[in-house]
Amino acid sequence: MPSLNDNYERDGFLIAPRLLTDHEVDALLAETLAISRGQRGSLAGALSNADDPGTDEEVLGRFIAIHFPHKISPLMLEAMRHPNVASVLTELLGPNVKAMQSMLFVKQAGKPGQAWHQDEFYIPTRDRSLVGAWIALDDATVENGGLWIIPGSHHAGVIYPMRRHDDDRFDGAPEAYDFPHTETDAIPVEVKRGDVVFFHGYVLHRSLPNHAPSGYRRALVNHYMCAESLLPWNIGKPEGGRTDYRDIVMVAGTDPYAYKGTEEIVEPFLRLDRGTSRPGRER
Ligand SMILES: O=C(O)CCC(=O)C(=O)O
Repeated sequence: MPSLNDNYERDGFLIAPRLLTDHEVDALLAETLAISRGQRGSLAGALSNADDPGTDEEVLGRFIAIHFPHKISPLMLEAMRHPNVASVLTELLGPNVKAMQSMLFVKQAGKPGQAWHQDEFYIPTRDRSLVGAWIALDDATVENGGLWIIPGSHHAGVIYPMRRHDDDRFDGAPEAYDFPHTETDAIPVEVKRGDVVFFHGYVLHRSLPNHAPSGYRRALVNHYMCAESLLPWNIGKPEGGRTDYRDIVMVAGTDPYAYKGTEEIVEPFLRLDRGTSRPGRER
């Protein structure tokens, strides 16, 4: 029988069903609203630190994602360390795993998707070990803007060029181009809430707009890598020069660089339909 690892190696992604219970997903959805209202602390780009007085729909419709929610929400931090997620990660990456990023996508009906990209373009691990764990908080379908992946596109080990686009199906983040695959190679990844899609940092993926008549397509995406690798990540700032990003969370095993300590580098911020609320902190 093929192991998790075999499928992940072959396709560049795998779907792990029901890793979170309904109760856990409900708690994360309630927390999403609380964070969005400013009830967990300051959120760059939000109305203010005070409780946002809008309706739930108005508040959740003001943005398409919250970056780094784990920095202000103990529940989001707990989700980043979820034991079921950590157990798949240790099968894929080995015993020592660290996380460096969380993104909470809140796609209200009508919101745009994200154009083709590879996450390693943004988060450069030295050992190509980046994994995204995309936790579905709603059933994700083709209609409501679920993920599309080009299976096997990670094999070349190449980072494709990126450019700006004016395709209004997608938000303002750039698109990958010049890759040796066509749209027909892509497959939709339809999952149920509580399922987790694990995808390789080099795999090409995108999402399309939420075309459902109403409702949301929400997902919490956490990014992980082998703790043995340094992380020269400057969060979108080319002049950064950082050799090892230490605003990390250990999720399994031990940290070989624990002697360096950790740092508080990022603060949470909102991603708007056509840009971020923090220029220069694109991802
Ligand atoms: O959930 C989405 O719409 C996009 C997610 C994505 O592209 C990512 O996590 O890299």
